[in-house]
Order: sequence, then structure tokens, then C-alpha cells
Amino acid sequence: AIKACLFDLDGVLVDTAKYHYLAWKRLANELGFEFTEHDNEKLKGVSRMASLDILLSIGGLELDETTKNELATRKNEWYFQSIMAMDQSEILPGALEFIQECKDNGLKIALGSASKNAMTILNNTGLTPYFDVIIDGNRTTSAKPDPEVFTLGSTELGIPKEQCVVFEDAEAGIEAARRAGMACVGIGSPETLRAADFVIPSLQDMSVNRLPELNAS
Ligand code: B16
Ligand code: MG
Repeated sequence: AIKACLFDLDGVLVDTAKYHYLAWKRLANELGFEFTEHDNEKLKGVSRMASLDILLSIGGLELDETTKNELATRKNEWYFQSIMAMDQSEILPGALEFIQECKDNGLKIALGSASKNAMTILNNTGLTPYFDVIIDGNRTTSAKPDPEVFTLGSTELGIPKEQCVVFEDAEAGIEAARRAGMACVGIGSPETLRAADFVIPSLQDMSVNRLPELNAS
């Protein structure tokens, strides 16, 4: 049976995609090209530097490493200002209720996020105390779809992969969960998240009663 839930952060527990979008758009505009919400979909779940590479390819720019690092830092400073203004009200509907239900049922809780800003977001929204283990972008060397973030979570929780389920909103994250050998619930639309065991619109539609549907041993 499932003994641990591993949560992605952006798009599952909080909606920070809009702040990433505004900061990336500002950077693109400064560089002289447009960046749409549709373009932003390609950056979900992807690491900061990989996101920058995608953005630059949209603008048809090729830059050296030093310039790229400088641009990524500039984007992060704008993004950081947005997340510093976040509070509890920005936790997505149903997220806190489901996490509490998991804890009441003796399940372990971990974070598995690509973000290097995860601790700031968890602290500002008051989510930090709910987690037994927190794995973020500062603690991994390979980004999703590499399974490292979830494998490390399972190891630190002391719960085997067969008893872990991942909650993810991004295709790269679902692939990471699969490669980690874990069950996976998609949050979003069934068309894009086909590789998940099942897909729900938000954590409002999740309950521990649905955990037995997952292929766990
Ligand atoms: P940062 P997640 C991911 O978080 C975001 O979905 C992705 O858009 C972002 O580029 C990545 O974190 C890195 O974030 O610049 O804060 O290190 O979905 O894995 O929780
Ligand atoms: Mg995400």
C-alpha cells in the first residue's frame, strides 16, 4: 500500500507559474522579443537554465555562458520579489486539506521540486512544517525528467519506491516519477498528462480513499 506522498510544488501546491511567466516575459521584452503564455507552458517543471535556453531559442538568440548566467540571475531577482509577497492564501484549493488528510492517516509527506526557491515559497505560505522531507533544486544535480529528485525523497523518507506516489502537473515530472518506479497522479489535463496513473483537475479532487487505485505493492 502507499505509505508516502511526494508533491511537486509549482502547479500542484501553489501557482507560481504566473510569476515565472511575468519574469521571463520581462526578460524577453528587454531582449527585444515577445514571450507568450503559450510559450511559458514549455518551461513548466524545467530547471532555470534549461528554461532560459528555451526562451533564448524562441528569440533566436545564442549567448555565451557568462551572459546567460547574468540573465538568469536578473530573471530570478524579479521572480524572487513576487514570491516574497506570497502568503497562505496562495496555496491551491484542496492542497492543505489533502496533506492534512495524509498526515491524519499516517502517510509521510515529501516535496520534490526543481525550484531553487522552494524554501522561500514554503516558508511564506506556511507549508514548511507539514513536510517530513524537502528535496528542491539545490539538492539535486540532474533536473526532471531525471528521477533523482523523487528517488532522493524516497531514500530520505525511508519508504521504498513501490510505496510512494508522486503528484505532478508537468510532463517532465511525470516522466521523472515513472523513471523512479513510482505511482503518479497527474494534476491538470488528461491530454497532456497521459503517462500518469490517473489525472485530476486539482488536489480538491483527491482523497486518501483513491490511493488503493494506484499500482502499489
Ligand atoms: P527556480 P516545480 C519548477 O518547479 C517550475 O515548474 C519551473 O517552471 C521552474 O523553472 C523550476 O522550478 C526552477 O525554478 O528558478 O525557482 O529554481 O514544478 O518542480 O516545483
Ligand atoms: Mg510543477
